[in-house]
Amino acid sequence: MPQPRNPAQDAAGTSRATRVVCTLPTYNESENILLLARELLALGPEFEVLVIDDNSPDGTWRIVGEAARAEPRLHLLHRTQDRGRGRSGRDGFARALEMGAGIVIEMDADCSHQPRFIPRMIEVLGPPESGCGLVLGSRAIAGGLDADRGWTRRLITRLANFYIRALLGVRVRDCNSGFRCWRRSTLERIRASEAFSPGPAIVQELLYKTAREGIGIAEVPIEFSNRLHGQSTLTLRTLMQGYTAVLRLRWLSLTGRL
Ligand SMILES: Nc1nc2c(ncn2[C@@H]2O[C@H](COP(=O)(O)OP(=O)(O)OP(=O)(O)O)[C@@H](O)[C@H]2O)c(=O)[nH]1
Ligand SMILES: [Mg+2]
Repeated sequence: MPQPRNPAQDAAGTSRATRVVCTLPTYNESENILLLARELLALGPEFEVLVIDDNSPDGTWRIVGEAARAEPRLHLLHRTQDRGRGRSGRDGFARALEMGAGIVIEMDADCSHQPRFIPRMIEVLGPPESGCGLVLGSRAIAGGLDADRGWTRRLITRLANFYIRALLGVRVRDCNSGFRCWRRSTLERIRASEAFSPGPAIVQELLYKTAREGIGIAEVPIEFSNRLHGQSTLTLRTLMQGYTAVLRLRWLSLTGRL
């Protein structure tokens, strides 16, 4: 009788389950990180968790480092210079590829993104010949939810989506989702480990680079929840920097420098 296949196996196109590395950038997530890491590791033996911490004052790195001694599938990348969501994301992709990941899951570490959606994301990614190289966890398609947030925050997200779609011409509904399932070959092709955005705009940078390469992008509905514990790092300043970063991406592309 043929063995039942699992989606990670199909996505790699091999008989062995592919290694799935979940990259979690953290800054002061000491109360959330182990809860999330445990749920991710419980998804299956092929799952590994890589926490990229920017020397958080609350000691997130210490907690993860200690837990990693007893859990070989939990890994820590402790950064001590050049703090930034984008820089951490970039280094996380580089490390995940070094670790031999066939699939990389990128997600926030504040429990806004729930592990239960990951198997579906991997299934939609499908085998290498599927033509799909990136799956977004989406709040903006049928079945997706962003119910926890106030209307101002949801309106900001909507406007940002409209702006990004108009400016960059990407045809997806949730351009700002930081919950993504990447095929290894996509990360290699867009050179994710050389991403230049220091902050959260790495999310738009990599989405744009993927779309420009003509790589298939799919969306899977997710329910987004507010962070479980701790404080948001999002400020008006980072929001405005995000808008100018998108303009810059368009400019770099128009001038042939992207
Ligand atoms: N390594 C690292 N991670 C960061 C940095 N800034 C934010 N993060 C992480 O990036 C993820 C997203 O940041 P959040 O503060 O949740 O930002 P947000 O999701 O836009 O805002 P909220 O919806 O209010 O939570 C979280 O896992 C943070 O811990 C940073 O400078 N370095
Ligand atoms: Mg968050």
